[in-house]
Amino acid sequence: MDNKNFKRILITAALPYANGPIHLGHLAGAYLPADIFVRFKRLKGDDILFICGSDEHGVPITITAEKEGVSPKVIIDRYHEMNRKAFEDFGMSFDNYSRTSLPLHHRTAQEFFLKYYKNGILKQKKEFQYYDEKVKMFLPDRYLVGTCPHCKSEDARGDQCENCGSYLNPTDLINPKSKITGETPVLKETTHFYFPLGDYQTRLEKYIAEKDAQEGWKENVLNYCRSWFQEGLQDRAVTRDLDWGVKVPIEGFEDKVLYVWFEAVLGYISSTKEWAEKNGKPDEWREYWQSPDTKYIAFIGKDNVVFHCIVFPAMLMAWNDLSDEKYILPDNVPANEFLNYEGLKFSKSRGWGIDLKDFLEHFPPDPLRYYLASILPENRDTDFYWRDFQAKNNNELADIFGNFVNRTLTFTAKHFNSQVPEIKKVRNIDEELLKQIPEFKKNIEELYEKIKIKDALTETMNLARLANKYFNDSQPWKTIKEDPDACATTINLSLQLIRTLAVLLSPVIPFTSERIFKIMNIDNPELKKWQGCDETKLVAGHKINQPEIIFSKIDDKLIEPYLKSQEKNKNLELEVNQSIQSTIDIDLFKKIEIRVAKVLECENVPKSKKLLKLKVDLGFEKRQVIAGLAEYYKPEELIGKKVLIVSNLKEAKLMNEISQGMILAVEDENKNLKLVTVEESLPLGSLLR
Ligand code: B3M
Ligand code: ZN
Repeated sequence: MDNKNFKRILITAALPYANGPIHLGHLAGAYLPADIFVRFKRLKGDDILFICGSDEHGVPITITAEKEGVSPKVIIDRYHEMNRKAFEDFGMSFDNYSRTSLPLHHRTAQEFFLKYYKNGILKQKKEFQYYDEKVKMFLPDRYLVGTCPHCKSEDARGDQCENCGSYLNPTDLINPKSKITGETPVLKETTHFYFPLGDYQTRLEKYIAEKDAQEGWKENVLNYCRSWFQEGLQDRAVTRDLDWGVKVPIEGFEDKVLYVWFEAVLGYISSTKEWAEKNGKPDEWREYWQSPDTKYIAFIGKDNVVFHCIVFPAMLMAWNDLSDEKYILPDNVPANEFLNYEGLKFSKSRGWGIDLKDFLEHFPPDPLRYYLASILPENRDTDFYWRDFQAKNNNELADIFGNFVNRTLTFTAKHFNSQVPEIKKVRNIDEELLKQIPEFKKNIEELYEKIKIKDALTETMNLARLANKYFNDSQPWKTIKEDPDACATTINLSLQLIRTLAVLLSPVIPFTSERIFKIMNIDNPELKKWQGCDETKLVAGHKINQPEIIFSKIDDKLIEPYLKSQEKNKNLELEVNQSIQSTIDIDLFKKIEIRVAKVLECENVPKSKKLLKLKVDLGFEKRQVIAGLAEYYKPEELIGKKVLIVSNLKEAKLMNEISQGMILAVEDENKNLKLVTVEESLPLGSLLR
């Protein structure tokens, strides 16, 4: 991971759909890691351009518009502005936040399309698609509802049945209906353009292998790519019969638009063009996109991997084959997995999760940035828990870092007239500290360079812990009387360390770092840089401002309203879904491990009407299980019973309690749950066959 050959770095973060507010899951997936990395690189003095914007086309936008009975324009204007503002308040330091509805973007996308079209890259194919005669339009997959051929659920969409999870083609639906008018659609012939993705497979595989060798791609990203390659890349339709979007610039095709993914990825380029125009150097975008000494890193969430690692690079390769103005391809695509919310997927329709905008109305951005950075789903899905957020703020930001800053500053104000004292004496403890600081800085820097943000933050907090320990072990409150020179050194070095930590932490908590610089009376930009932040650059006599508490604790009262509303939602989750009747194959069934267990202990979960907490014995181990049985059984009725447990279920948290399995129960005719019990003679741990 050697950046020496690169003059500049282009960083993009996925363009969020302007059809809803940004939530915490989006932040942890792509935006926060991108911003932290960008801020780190800027501190190091690298030439960085950070590009984003709203994705304003596609069916997600038009469906939201129809639901509300307004035009797509109303929707994109609302959410573009809302998200732009929320990002800004969160400290996202984009150089440009554009929109794909801009004419500049439409021109850019059409230019790409025409280049392919004129050079015979695109294939035209005729096919039959559903058409709504009442509104005279072809219906994209998500505009069709009907009965699922697999599970018979009546509200399956043209692309997927959410009830049983099967992927569908529109023509698979039984009794399809138009979502717009409710009419039965007819099949009508239409022509679309296809991009021959398959033709690029060999080159794409080589490209990814090479970039991986240079940059070290993430294993999760490589795995997604491998599975696409294994299936074999297919031609992909790049046009749609819609009128919201970038028009197909060819005679006879004016009523079609470019497929949203085909043009959205080009939005990175048009956003860069807009940035260059705003700067009065309209050609400068080429420095970033068409210069081989620029490195390009694309931050995204895992659901966008195929478009950034396969579709977009193939599009750029196709362009480069035809033009002397050659684009660079992504050097790295560090996609994250998902962040869940209190144990479940974020879901707008079920009201599960919290929007960034709402969050920032109640809490400052830095504790959220800090907490999310500490749980980034870099390698696997992770969860946002309110209790965890509170604990990280109170026990780490406030008690470790905040406390160190506060005690050092108040001590300086009280005993050294708010000035950096002079070093006259250096003891072992001081020397040891001075040796360790550059080592920490070097480690942290290496981790950031590898985009291992979570680890970099852990290491930085370890330095804050060390700082606190140094202060404690040096006992300045004693030495102030017994050995004033030693005390002066302790305070000098502690003040130096505050500056070091303010710089090292500034990618993660930029607002707080800036506040610390103010309190420390540091405005020389040299002293806020990465370079030399491990050196003792504050001079003796430097005057410090009045100390302030930099992190306040988050009281239970502040988070309780969220925990309460979650409880309601979570109980809904527990309701049994009666309608799943799809068939599964024997292999899937064999994966489910059901075992005999005995209930050892049982009690109500505090504040929950539905949940019981059980301790069960599986013979080979004991486990805690949370079960939604409190309305049907008293705890004492269950103790001693032998039951069946799904024993290989992923561990889950319900109402802050770990649940390591599920108890089998059935619903009777009155919707009451009854335990499935087993014969007393069966040994614990026996497996259901
Ligand atoms: N708008 C999907 C999403 O918001 C899509 C990303 C486009 S990146 C060019 O997850
Ligand atoms: Zn289904």
